[in-house]
Amino acid sequence: MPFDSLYPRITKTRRIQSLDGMWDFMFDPAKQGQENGWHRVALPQPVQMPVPSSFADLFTDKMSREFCGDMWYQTMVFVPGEWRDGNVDVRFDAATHRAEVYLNGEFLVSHEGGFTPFCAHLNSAVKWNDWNVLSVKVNNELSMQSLPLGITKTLRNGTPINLPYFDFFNYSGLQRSVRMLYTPATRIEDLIVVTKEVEADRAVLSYKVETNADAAVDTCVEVVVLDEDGSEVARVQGASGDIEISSPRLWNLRDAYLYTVSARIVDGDEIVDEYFDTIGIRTVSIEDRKIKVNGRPIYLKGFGRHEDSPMRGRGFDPVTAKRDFEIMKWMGCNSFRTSHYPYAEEELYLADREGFFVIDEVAAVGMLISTTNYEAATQKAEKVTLFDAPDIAGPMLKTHLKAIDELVARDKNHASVCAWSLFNEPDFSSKNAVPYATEIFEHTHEIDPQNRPCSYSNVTRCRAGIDVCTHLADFMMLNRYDGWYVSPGPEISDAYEILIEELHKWETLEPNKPFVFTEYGCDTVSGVHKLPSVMWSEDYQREYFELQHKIFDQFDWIVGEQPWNLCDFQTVEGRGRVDGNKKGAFTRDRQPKAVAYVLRDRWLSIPDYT
Ligand code: GCB
Repeated sequence: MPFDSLYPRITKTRRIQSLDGMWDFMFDPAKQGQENGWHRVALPQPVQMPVPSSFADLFTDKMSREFCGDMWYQTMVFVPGEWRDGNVDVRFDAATHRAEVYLNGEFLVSHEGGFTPFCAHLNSAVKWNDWNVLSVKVNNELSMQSLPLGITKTLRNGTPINLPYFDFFNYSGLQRSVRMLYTPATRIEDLIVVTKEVEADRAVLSYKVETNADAAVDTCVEVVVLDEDGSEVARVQGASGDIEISSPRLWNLRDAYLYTVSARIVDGDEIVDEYFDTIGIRTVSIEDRKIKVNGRPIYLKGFGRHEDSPMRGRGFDPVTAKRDFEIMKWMGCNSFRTSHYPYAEEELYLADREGFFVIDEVAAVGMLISTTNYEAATQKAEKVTLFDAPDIAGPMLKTHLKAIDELVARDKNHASVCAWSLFNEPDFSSKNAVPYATEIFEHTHEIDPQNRPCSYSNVTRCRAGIDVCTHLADFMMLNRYDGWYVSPGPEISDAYEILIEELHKWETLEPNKPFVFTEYGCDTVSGVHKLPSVMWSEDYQREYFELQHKIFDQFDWIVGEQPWNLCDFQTVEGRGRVDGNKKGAFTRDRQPKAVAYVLRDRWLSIPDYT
């Protein structure tokens, strides 16, 4: 498991062969693929499917787009004979939501959770220096034990469909890269680096290198730190310990500096294995009702985002990722939340490089009983929540803890990852949520080597005084739609008062915590103008945002604003959604609506450090 979470690297001892490209693909609605031997022989009637991509938006018929169940991906893999002396793994950066992997008919591994990586170890089943059949059965059904949550429904004609408990399309498949990795027999399995102390002229990092060798290897591990010019700034021996860096350059918001930490297992002059990662020297803390980076209070400006783009769906696309960073920088952003699931690792490496503060979210979305989540979010709290049903909450907790383990294992070293979001909009109105949430918070603090601040986004239906778990959050994140779902249109002056009143309550309920607005916004169809404004027009979106900001500016313990959403994105069909969610400041093809200029003007005038 630790090895699975290491981002693949080519080094002096490691090799990577990309398996991205066209794979054979078939839906398996009857779930008979296995019986028919699809795990060992060629699929009978395959179509071509690009990897990485979601499958949904590539087809022209509705039932393929909506497909719910098992599907098979297959490709032929040539495994070089010269790799025989080491480990050969296939790494799936993500398979949504679960997968079983077979090589030449032999079962290798299964994985639950659609947004974190896992490896299939090939050695036991491989034909060396030959072609091998790699088959992957992916399943995309939602349930009360999947993260994110949902249910399935069977239509009268027997076809199952997914009903998400969340407001984004249930894109699935092999949505991120697949790579074959060669690593030596004795290898590094994990590298952990933490900023321990920072003083004016020195920093101390603590590090740990995990290997698959026995303890004796400890003496043979060395760690070298390089600056951005590639010059060596420190070198230490041993599998764990401290590294001192003199005159360190710190990683700061929008002013990133990255060191490369290279770990090696050596045997005399021979390098047995080498792995490296990039890290930033920085601290994150919560003090005096502020969030601080390197001891200095910050103001977060940015968005809740989605990995979502035309045709690819949630398939990782470096072009879209790059454009998203460019438009965020143009607007003066310094942060984002990975709503509502862990994003591709490449996104985090970009964020490290650009100096973005990332609130890294686990896919715990939908813990509020409803298939029209966005509407239900603002209604009165239910009498019975998911946390009141032990038969649901028990298994859900296990899935949730494992998803956090994998998230922290994968993202622990990223300088940009400054906080964890452990739930999006859970229904925390019942006291039965407290033991569940306590376990989630305590576990995350315990396993995160950097012990980052933890929070969750609070939903409107659990406004101040109703939510029973706020004591667990290190800072509060609020998702509010007053002026859209609550008191919209001509009632917007009420929305203003409702939100102000609520904030005054929070002021006394949580007097020591900083607050960040992690969602606020209104659906807006690009190009619709109306004077005076009406809902859905660009004019209304501008007025709504101006009003929100007037509210935020009255409270100095509001330390950040992340509107919903950077861009329009795809959702399930429904009465309240016009070809998806239209709350973007940008359209789905990443062009600005009028509000983008409002945000840009505001954010360019607010400094990153206050
Ligand atoms: C929310 C959810 C988000 C939705 C948004 C909306 O509260 O967290 O997933 O997309 O509202 O637009 O309704």
